[in-house]
Parts: sequence; C-alpha cells; structure tokens
Amino acid sequence: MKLYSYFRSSAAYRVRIGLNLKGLNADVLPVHLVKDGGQQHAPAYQAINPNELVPALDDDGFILTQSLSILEYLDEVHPETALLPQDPKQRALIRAFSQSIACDIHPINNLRVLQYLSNELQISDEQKSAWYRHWVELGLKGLEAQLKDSNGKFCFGDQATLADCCLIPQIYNALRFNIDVSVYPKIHAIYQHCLSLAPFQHAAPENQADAA
Ligand SMILES: N[C@@H](CCC(=O)N[C@@H](CS)C(=O)NCC(=O)O)C(=O)O
Repeated sequence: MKLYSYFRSSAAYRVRIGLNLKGLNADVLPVHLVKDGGQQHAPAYQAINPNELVPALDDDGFILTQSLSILEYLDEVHPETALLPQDPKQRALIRAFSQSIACDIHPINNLRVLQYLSNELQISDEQKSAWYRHWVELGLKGLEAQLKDSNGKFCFGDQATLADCCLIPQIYNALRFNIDVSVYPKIHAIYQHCLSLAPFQHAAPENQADAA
C-alpha cells in the first residue's frame, strides 16, 4: 500500500492514525503542498487525485481518495481493530461526529481557501486568522456538545474509532493557530490521552519523514 501524504495535512494525518491503529504498513509518499507552487497541482499527482488534494491511497493499483472513504475501506478490508462498532446507532453517531470535522469544519479552513482569501480577496493575515478562529471555535463548540454523553478515554468509549482519527488532527491544527482547546474539557482530555499512545504519536506531523 502507498499513501500520498503531507506531514501537516490533517486529512492525511487521519489516515495515518487509522493505519497505525490497525497495524497496517503503507509507504508514505510525500506531496509537498507548498513547494513548487504545490506538488498537488502537478500533472503526475492530478492523475492520482484529480481534486488536487491529499491524501490518496494506492492499494495495489486501486486508487482511493477522501480520507473518510479511505478509512472506511481499510476498516472493511482489514476489520481487525475496528474503527466503527457494530451497533448501528453508535456507528451513525461516530460518522456524524467525523463528518462534522471533515465536511463542516475542515473544508472552509483548508490551505486553498486560506490562500484564496489572502491572494485573491487580499485580506490581511489578521483577518485570515480571525476567519480560521471563528469557524474552528464554532465547530469545536459543536463537537464538545456531541460528546456530552461520552465518558470514555476516547470520543466514543474506551476504544479509538473513526471519530478519534478525525478529532486529533483537527485539534493539532487548532493549536497551531493558537486556539485555546482547554475550554472544551472533553475534547481536551481525549486529545491528551491520544497523544500518549504510539499509533497517534507515530502519525503526528513532526514524526513524518517529510516534516520540515
Ligand atoms: N475531503 C478531503 C479533504 C482533503 C484536503 O483538503 N486535503 C488538504 C490537506 S489537509 C489539501 O490537500 N490541501 C491542498 C490545497 O488546499 O491545495 C479528505 O478528507 O480527504
């Protein structure tokens, strides 16, 4: 298996966590999102992901994009250490939580959106930070509320799931933008716990070969 990744990409970070939780090995192929005008825009990479985004998984010639699809595919093909439980209601809640991050919070704060705000709309760095903080803080408030019945070590119980694969990279990103995550006590505790575990540590941006 090959994973097209960028060390700081939170979507690729989700997949790296999932692979590690399952004990699966993948060759990580770096796609630098800034260098050379963004290697995700190079024709060779466009042939892999026409959306010009990381991650992409190549499983023996089967190419798949979208981090949540990749994680669910891995979960179906390699069911050991399941990322989704059997119970339909729990599965649905975990998917809803994961999609709150991957569909609602992340896309409007993605690199190309922030670049458009700066380069095309010419907003200042201060305004750009205000944009990021506004949408992320609103999103985290909603996530904390979704965890109101959660009392385990992870988002949904005492086993890591798809939700944790999505939450940890989003919090890592929020901290890079100096957002105080301690005001979200459940999220904060889950983040601290996950950081102490090898599958999460090995997936962290600073531990990637392409980390600057
Ligand atoms: N919905 C996609 C999002 C992928 C995505 O936005 N990746 C970002 C990095 S986290 C990217 O490649 N950005 C490049 C750009 O904005 O040009 C997924 O979950 O895989």
